[in-house]
Amino acid sequence: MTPIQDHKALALKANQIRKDILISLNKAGSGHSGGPLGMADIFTCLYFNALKHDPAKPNWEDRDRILLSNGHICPVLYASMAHAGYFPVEELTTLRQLGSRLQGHPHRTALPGLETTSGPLGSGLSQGAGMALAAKMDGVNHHIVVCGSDGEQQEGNVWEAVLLAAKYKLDNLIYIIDRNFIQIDGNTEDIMPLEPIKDKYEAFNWHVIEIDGHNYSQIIDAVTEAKNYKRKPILINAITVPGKGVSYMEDDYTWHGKPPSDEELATALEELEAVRTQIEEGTYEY
Ligand SMILES: Cc1ncc(C[n+]2csc(CCOP(=O)(O)OP(=O)(O)O)c2C)c(N)n1
Ligand SMILES: [Mg+2]
Repeated sequence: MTPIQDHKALALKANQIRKDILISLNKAGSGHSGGPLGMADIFTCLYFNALKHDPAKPNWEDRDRILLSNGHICPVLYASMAHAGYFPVEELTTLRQLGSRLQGHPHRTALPGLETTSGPLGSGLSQGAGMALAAKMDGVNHHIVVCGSDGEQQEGNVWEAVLLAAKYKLDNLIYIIDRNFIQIDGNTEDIMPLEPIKDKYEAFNWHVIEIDGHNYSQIIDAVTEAKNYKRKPILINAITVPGKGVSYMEDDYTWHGKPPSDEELATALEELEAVRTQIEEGTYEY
C-alpha cells in the first residue's frame, strides 16, 4: 500500500477507526473497549504508513507480518484491516456473531490477512520469533511485528521467546507492548509489578525504544528505527492511555472487557466527533 505521510490524514483515520470499534462492540454486546481504543493510533500508523503490505495480496511473500498476541483487542485489528481494504467496512458489525469471520479473538483461517490465531496471552512472541527465525534461515527480507500487552508480560513463555530472539539476533523481529498500565483486575503495578520493563529487555540483549503511543512522529520514527536496527530484536514500549478518546473510559480498568451500552455509545461518538472537529481545525495533538 502507498503509505499515508500526512499525520492529519492518519489522525482522521484513527478517529474513524475508534468510532467503528465502539459501534462494532455495541452491536456485539460483549468484548473489549479499553485496549482497542488505546492502540488505535499505533494500528493506524502500522497499517497506513509503516508496514509493507498489500490488502489485494494478503499472502504476498514479501509482506511484513503483523501478529496480535493480545487477541482480545482485535476490534482495533479488524477495524484497521477493514479500512485498509482487507474486507468491507460494513462487515465490522458482525463482530462476535455466530458464523462471522470476525470472532472475539482472531481466527487465522477465517479472514485473509490474519497471520495467527490468538487469545491465550503470551503466545504471540514465540510465534513471531519462530517466523523471524524462519525468515532468517530463508534469507528473506521482511519484518515480523508482534503486538502484545503489558499484562501478558506476566506469562512465563514471553520470556522464553525473549531469550530465543536474543540468542538468534532476530533483528527482523519487532515487539510492540501496549504499556497502558491496566489488566483485567486493576493496575499492573498493583497486581504483578512489571517495571523496569526497559531495563529488563535490555538485560536480555534487546534494543528498546520507548514512545508515547499517541504521538504519530514517535510511532513512525520508532518503527523506522526498529526496521533499520541490526543484530538485536527490538522492543517498542508504547505508553498508551486505555480507552483513549472517550473521557469516561480513559485510564479506567473496568473498561478492559465490556462494550458500551446504547447511551454510552452515543456519548462516546459525540466525544469522538468533537475530536474529529479539533483534528480538522488543527487544535488536537497527535
Ligand atoms: C493465558 C491467558 N490467561 C488469561 C487470559 C484472560 N485474559 C484476557 S485479557 C487479560 C488481561 C491481560 O492484561 P492486558 O492484556 O494488559 O489487558 P488490557 O490492557 O487490554 O486491559 C486476561 C488475564 C488469557 N486471555 N490468556
Ligand atoms: Mg494492559
